[in-house]
Amino acid sequence: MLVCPVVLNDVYYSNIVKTRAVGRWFPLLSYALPMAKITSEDARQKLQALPGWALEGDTIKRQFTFSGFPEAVAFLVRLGFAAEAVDHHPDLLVNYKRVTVAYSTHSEGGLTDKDFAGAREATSIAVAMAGK
Ligand code: H2B
Repeated sequence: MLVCPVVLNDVYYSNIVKTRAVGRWFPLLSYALPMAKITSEDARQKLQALPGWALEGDTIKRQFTFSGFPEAVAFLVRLGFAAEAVDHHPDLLVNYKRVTVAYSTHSEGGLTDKDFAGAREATSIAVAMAGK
């Protein structure tokens, strides 16, 4: 069976239940699939679908603003659990009601599709929590 790593990662982020099922059937698959590093040219292209996110060196970054400090921390916790579930972790910085999220794939020393999937997930959690 041929499984596209990009699709697999998107499935992973968009539906944890589905992903857990994939993990049950193919437990070693996520470790066997290499993550291709993305060039800055491709990164710029991909960022067009992620308004508010910017390329900074080897990272993609966005700041979200919430109605207050508790809401900002709640976002950080929700994103933290989502990140843990897929074993891909963003850098997170809280300044009062603002949270800065930065993604990079440390093991590859650059950007991979995991970072863009993470950025989509962070955006969708922020939108659900009225973040701007
Ligand atoms: N998160 C990020 N952003 N990059 C990584 O390379 C990475 C990670 N590696 N989370 C994971 C954890 C790795 O250390 C574990 C062992 O799977």
